[in-house]
Amino acid sequence: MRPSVDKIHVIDSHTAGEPTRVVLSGFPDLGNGSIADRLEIFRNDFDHLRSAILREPRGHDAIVGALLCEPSDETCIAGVIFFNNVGYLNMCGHGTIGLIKTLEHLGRIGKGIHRIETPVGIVEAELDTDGAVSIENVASYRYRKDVEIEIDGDEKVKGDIAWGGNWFFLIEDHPMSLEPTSIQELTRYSSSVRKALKIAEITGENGQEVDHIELFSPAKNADSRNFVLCPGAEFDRSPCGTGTSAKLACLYEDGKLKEGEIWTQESIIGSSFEGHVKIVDGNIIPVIKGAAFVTAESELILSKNDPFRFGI
Ligand code: PYC
Repeated sequence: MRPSVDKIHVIDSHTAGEPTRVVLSGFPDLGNGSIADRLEIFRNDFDHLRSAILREPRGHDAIVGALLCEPSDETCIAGVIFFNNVGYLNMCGHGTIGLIKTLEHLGRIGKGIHRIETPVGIVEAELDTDGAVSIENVASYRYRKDVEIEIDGDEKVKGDIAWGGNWFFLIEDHPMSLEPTSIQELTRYSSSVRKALKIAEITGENGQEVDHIELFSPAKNADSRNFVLCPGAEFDRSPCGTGTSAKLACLYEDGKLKEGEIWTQESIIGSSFEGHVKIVDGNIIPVIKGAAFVTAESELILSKNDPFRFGI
């Protein structure tokens, strides 16, 4: 029988404008397996709580959830499962920065380096003395370069498929204007790109869906500006930690960025991350630095007679 859940304790934050809701307690026990195994139990048995925690009436579609778990690897201070309004994320850069600031807010960690276990591997996060957080992400790489697809009948567009902890289709050359006033058009365009990839059965390695679309343009105050469509129809308010990682991997592979050279990536709302790559055992390890702020601490109440107990 499903355990009944009445109250869930959460802390909200935003990283460069993108919200994270860390679940601290009140969630059913997912066992002691790896974080990847526990993600599958969450997906199969408790998906109704994903929407209860994030979606209306308690939240909204842009929030990314981060379920705090006991790590299975004892070198880590925590495990985390990231989820959103439509499903689950492998890794989440802005969410990891938000999680670190949340743990600091709770007095559970101080300045220094902390290891976090995610479904796709361990990431290291450094809480700096200036309050910012740098994350050393999972190894990132370009899988395919200059993939041409046809969108909406006759329009063609080329992009790279790259892994930064999630799968991205990165487009430099497109007809769109990356301005906040164009977010609806950018969402429509990026959704049609994602649909075209699906129809053409173009995937990441191992057949995984390319579920994030990333468009770029020049920026006034940064090396580049992006618009990132997340799975579903929400855009990332931040420059996207995993999306910036995918971008850094492509730049490095193209010889446009050297090891240690700083890249500033601006988001569609004008917030920014700073990044560079380290090469470790031949792997590209992106390091992404950003700032997050705690915005609320609350108890979500799931009343038994509430028709929208599990979200809308
Ligand atoms: O920062 O990696 C990220 C991310 C993925 C989806 C939303 N944010």
